[in-house]
Amino acid sequence: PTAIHLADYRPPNYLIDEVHLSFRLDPGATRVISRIRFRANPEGLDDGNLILDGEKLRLVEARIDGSPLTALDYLLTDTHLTVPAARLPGDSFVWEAEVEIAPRDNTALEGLYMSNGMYCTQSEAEGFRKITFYPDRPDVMAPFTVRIESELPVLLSNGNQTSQGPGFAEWHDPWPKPAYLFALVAGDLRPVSDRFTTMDGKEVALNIWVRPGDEDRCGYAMDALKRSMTWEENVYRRAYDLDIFNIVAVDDFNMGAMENKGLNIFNSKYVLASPETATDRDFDFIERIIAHEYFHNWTGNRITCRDWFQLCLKEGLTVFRDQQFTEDMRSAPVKRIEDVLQLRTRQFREDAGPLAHNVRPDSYIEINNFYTATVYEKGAELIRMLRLLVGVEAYDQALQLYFDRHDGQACTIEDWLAVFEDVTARDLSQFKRWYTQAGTPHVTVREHFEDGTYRLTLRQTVPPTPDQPLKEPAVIPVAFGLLSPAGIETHPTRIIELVDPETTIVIDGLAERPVPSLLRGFSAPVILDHAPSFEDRALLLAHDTDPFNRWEAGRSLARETLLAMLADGTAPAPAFLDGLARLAADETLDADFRALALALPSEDDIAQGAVDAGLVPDPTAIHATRKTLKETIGRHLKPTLDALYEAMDPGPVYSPDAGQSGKRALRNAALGLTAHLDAGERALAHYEAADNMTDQLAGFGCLLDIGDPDIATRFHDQWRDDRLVMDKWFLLQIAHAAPEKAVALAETLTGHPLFDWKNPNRFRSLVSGLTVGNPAGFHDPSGAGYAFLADWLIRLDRLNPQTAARMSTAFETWKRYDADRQALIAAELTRIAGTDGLSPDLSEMIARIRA
Ligand code: B3K
Ligand code: ZN
Repeated sequence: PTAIHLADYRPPNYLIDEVHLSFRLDPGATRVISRIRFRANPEGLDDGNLILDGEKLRLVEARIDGSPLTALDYLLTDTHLTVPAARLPGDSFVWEAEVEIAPRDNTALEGLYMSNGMYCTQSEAEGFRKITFYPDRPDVMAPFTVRIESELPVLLSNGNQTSQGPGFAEWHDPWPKPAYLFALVAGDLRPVSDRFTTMDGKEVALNIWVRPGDEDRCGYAMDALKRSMTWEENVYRRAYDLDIFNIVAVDDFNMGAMENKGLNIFNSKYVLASPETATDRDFDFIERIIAHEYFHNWTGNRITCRDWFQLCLKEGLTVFRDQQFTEDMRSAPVKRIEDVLQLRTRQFREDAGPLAHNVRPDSYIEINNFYTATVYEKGAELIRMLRLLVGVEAYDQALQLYFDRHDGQACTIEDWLAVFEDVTARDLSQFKRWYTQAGTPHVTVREHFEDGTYRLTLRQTVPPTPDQPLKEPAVIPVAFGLLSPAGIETHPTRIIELVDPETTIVIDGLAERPVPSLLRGFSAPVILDHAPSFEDRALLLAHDTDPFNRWEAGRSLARETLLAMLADGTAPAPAFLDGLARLAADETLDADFRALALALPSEDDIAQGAVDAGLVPDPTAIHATRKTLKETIGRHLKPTLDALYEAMDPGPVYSPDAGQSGKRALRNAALGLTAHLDAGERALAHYEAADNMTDQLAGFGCLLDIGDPDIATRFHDQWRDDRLVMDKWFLLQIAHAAPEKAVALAETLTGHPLFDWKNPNRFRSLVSGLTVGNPAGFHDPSGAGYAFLADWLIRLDRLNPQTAARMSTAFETWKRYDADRQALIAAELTRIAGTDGLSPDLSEMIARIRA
């Protein structure tokens, strides 16, 4: 496979006026009949050839303007069908084809496939070419008419339903769309239905389609959908544009969900929820993913991407919008902290390793490998920065201009930035470097105070990344304020824009040396190289007016404490423990905020912290040290934590809202820090009394940590028939296993009758239970964890390259570790790379990781 480059983009030779598709569904031999009206694109290449993508299709027959084609009329390869211009009747013509495909044999879960007897599609990014011959690229948009023939009771596609009868249904989607938004579903499904009236008075039927028996788990998703629709109208003034909006839950799905026009398809784990089976976190995810896919209707569907390099145009923007939505629905500061935690855990890690790439990549082999934290989460941060730089009003105007100007088009990042330039008359060419330079910028801080004058010097640098040794300065908005040594805010938040390599600001007339609060609200996705004194951070922790920076101060104290413990066994400073105790007990703070403040950095964060401090991380030592600190906190804070455990009982009627889930989070944090002190007695009582999955899992985790011999079996026997809950059972057991036992346990569990490795959720639960959930187990010095992952990647790759490729990122940090571990990982990477018949997906990932 060869790399595709942004610089090589060429407009399509032909555009499409309309598409008619007809499906005769059959598990082993589905017929797809297409009728497509093509028209020459004045901007296309001179050669005028008709180039259609097509993979794994058996061509039955093809016609142009009604005349059958013979094999002499076209060129057919494994990936394309080309009709030379000379064989085409002119500038516009009708292409018809009948092809046969076998959804039953499609284990890659891309194209048309089957899951539990139901037919389902995944077209993004390039799955439509496995359904029929087509110019499968996002800059070809067309209205679709679809007929589905099958005896199954529910037959769905995009748009509005136009007719239905025994054994068939017809759908018409009037909004021109690229093929990646095509969807079809057929199965024995049950609807949960509701209605919504849009701001322009349109009545919309809402349906969530699930397997029989799951109807009572759709309430939260439906509520989240209606709130998303209302929010989108209120905040972005965008209404829904079809008579019907369908959501389908499917068990076998490679990712979270998919925004197909009018027919969103979801991994069932992001739709189905009841208090007994789903955690507060699950409810939160459902709300945000329902919103995300719905918001794509405007940012993604009505306005789409010209090519896949522009993926962040729809993903970064839609993530930013779903973040705004959650900030409005729940606590904004808590949401911001959670998003930054995610960004640092996933995106900074990516940006610091061999897989670093631009938010808008320059080249790819398999585009599915670029649905990354960088494109999504860093992409969202760029929009957050833009909004901060131009201001809320200009942002709103720019968005309205974007919708007006580009509705129905396939756009680029240049188009996106142009609306901001046009609204603000501001030159964004330097800002654009955020899209074209990989790597996380560092901002180094120097302070100087003399005679009442405070000088703050900020210096920006971006480390080299693969293929990008040198970087130019970007525009970095740094929100900052000043506090007096007594903790009073003397200078409220203002924004400094760093545009040069070094910027100094001078503030005079100060009575005392100020304490700066920098990068408030995490105003830019950068690493702040700043080592304030312990006292300054303790002051920010106690008094900063910016909640993000309060949390950040506590976080950095915890990180430093852990690194000092690791380096030479230094005990945690009593002042740190006391600060934590005060914060935990501070009733002026929300419970969810306090729960976050009590959470220690993850083992992977500590490993990255060690690297940043110039050390080689030892996962085994990190695990042990983190455990020691947890126990120390538990002992030191016991009275506070016990009091919280009693006080934070959210009451008898479960609700997943932010208030209640915050209380549960704080209560479960208190439980988690103290569980070892009474040999698990309270954890067991908690587990047994739990009437919801959040509490049950909190108890389960503690009991696994303590080594309760029966708890895994008890949980299994209670939930063996519930597939989503059993995913948690696989994951948690491995994540909470003692590191030296984790690989063996993972291996044993792969032999469990419920380990269906072809189901992506189940596979991910088990494997990432080890690779993400138990880093010390995964990095066991024997190398057994590496071999385990490599074995399973090789095995899964034959069936499902996308999921295999994604899971290979567990190796992306390998250069952090000691020479022995590096050698063990290198050997596994070599073994994978040398496997016969490796998919382009996995081979691209392994090649980049090894480079
Ligand atoms: N757009 C889809 C992701 C498609 C991934 C293809 N490998 C979901 C989303 O971001 O909303
Ligand atoms: Zn998306």
